[in-house]
Amino acid sequence: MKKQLVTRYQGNPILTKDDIPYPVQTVHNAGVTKFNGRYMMLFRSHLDTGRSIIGLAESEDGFNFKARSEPFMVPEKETLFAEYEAFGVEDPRITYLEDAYYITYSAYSQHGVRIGLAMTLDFESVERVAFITQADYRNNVLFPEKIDGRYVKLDRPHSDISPWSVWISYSPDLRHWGDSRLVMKPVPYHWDETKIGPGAPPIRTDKGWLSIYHGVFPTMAGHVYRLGAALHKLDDPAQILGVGDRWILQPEDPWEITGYVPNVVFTCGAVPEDDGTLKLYWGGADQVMCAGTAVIDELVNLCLNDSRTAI
Ligand code: BMA
Repeated sequence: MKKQLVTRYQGNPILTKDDIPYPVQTVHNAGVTKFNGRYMMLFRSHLDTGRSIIGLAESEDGFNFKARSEPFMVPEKETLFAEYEAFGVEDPRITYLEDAYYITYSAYSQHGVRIGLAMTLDFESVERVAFITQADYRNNVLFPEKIDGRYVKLDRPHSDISPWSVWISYSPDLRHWGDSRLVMKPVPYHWDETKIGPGAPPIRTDKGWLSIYHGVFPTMAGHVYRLGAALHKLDDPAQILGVGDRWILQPEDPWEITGYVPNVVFTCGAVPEDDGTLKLYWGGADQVMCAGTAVIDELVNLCLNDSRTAI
């Protein structure tokens, strides 16, 4: 049997709606980062309107989280942002970049879904920066440093013609983005054949940027969401050095197989540790938050030694 690349935390699920001090229906698809030695988790929750908000939970060890008493981000009511967030804010990713924590999130409205960029210095207050895509885009991750003088992001536009794929774009100032190109596509009759999207913000390794993404496969009983790994070249992340041929995580635990949306593992965050491991966080069945660990080198080796085509 092949080695499991992600080891599930024994105490999963690590956060559920019962742990949240205000009424929510789900706790899932959370971005996670370290701030002053503590783990900060921004999680998505469905309300009983069917629309989503973002909450904050904190932890000393990365596994035992305590939620704050109030939500962290709810749709804007007044500013320019209000029109594009009216249907909810979803799936936050956090990138520590130049002494600030940047949050990319999906903003839903009658005009479609687009990516909002927000920023916090202290996880007390949060400031909207800009919308950094038009509709329809989701799954935006920022690289944690400038590359060749520019900021870099991956995201996933929607398309009727091509399967939904991962694109890269560049910016001089985090607000204006361009030089976009497609870097990775689903592969037919493969576990990620229907659509793919960036998951956790890329992690720097000696051999390249490690990107953990989700891939979707259609079955007679609905779609299955799994996680895989890809490696981007350090000084030119538009070049993919390898995409792991096999998934690294699939729905297996009862709370991943059954829930709000069955058969889903979906990540928005992973935290690299000094010992060469990472903590990976994923939503189970769009209902609860789960965690696990992986050895970074093993994920990198999967991308390099057991690779499928990128495009
Ligand atoms: C995607 C998004 C995610 C969700 C996933 C599985 O299209 O809506 O937020 O986790 O589907 O339902």
